[in-house]
Amino acid sequence: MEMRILQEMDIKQYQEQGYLIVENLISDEEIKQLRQRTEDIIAGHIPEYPSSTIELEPGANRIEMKTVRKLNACAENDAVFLSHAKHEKVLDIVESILGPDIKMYASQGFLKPPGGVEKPYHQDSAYFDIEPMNLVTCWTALDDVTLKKGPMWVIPSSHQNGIIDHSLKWKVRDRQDKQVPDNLIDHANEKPIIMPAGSCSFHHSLLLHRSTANLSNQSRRGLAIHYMSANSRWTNSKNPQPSYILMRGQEYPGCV
Ligand SMILES: O=C(O)CCC(=O)C(=O)O
Repeated sequence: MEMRILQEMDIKQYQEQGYLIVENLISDEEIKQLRQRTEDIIAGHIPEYPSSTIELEPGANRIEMKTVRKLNACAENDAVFLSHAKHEKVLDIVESILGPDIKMYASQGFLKPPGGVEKPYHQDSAYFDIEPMNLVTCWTALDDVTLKKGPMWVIPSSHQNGIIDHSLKWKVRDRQDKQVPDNLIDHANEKPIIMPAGSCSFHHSLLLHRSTANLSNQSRRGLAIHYMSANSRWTNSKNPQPSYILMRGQEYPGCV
């Protein structure tokens, strides 16, 4: 099997900038299968897939390709997405960043249909009950990502400043969410992540990022898998620690 390990230069770029784009990492065949699975789930052809984890765009009330905003915990709930999360090429890159002992913290399908709403600036670690705050997300493009389709935008190197204020409220449907106040965002330096289907972007959980609204008439589907070192700690004393899936390497007693 072809192994793809990050070059030293790529690792340096990830460490300095907090993100990295690897074009055409996933084969056309695999992307086709992931798209088909997304469509089958939304069409209700996979009855065991829990519909409670499907989140709709504001104003929508039926599960359709043109209304679904997110598939929450998609890899935890589906073997096809889980197999993508265990993709050897993806794990090789994650290993170059996190080391050999890797667990999956969470997974999300961001389906952003035509007209799909923005997700404002945030750091993933503001949502993750894990320390140290150095998880890495692999975001795989299931469709070509263009400027018009509402790509992710990042503030390079912002992961170096630690966790920042998320006190600004943001509401999506009836869910109260949060975002970073605009005066803390260095808009002059933001960069869009534009890449063809089958490419992956990797980002640090402290990197400031957002995605804009989809102004095109095509979907912009992305599959995000959040990975952490198996040596991480659970930080939420109010809720019991979930059991996380080991993707590679070994478990550590007392850790996640
Ligand atoms: O794909 C999107 O629209 C948002 C992605 C994102 O915020 C993330 O992967 O954390």
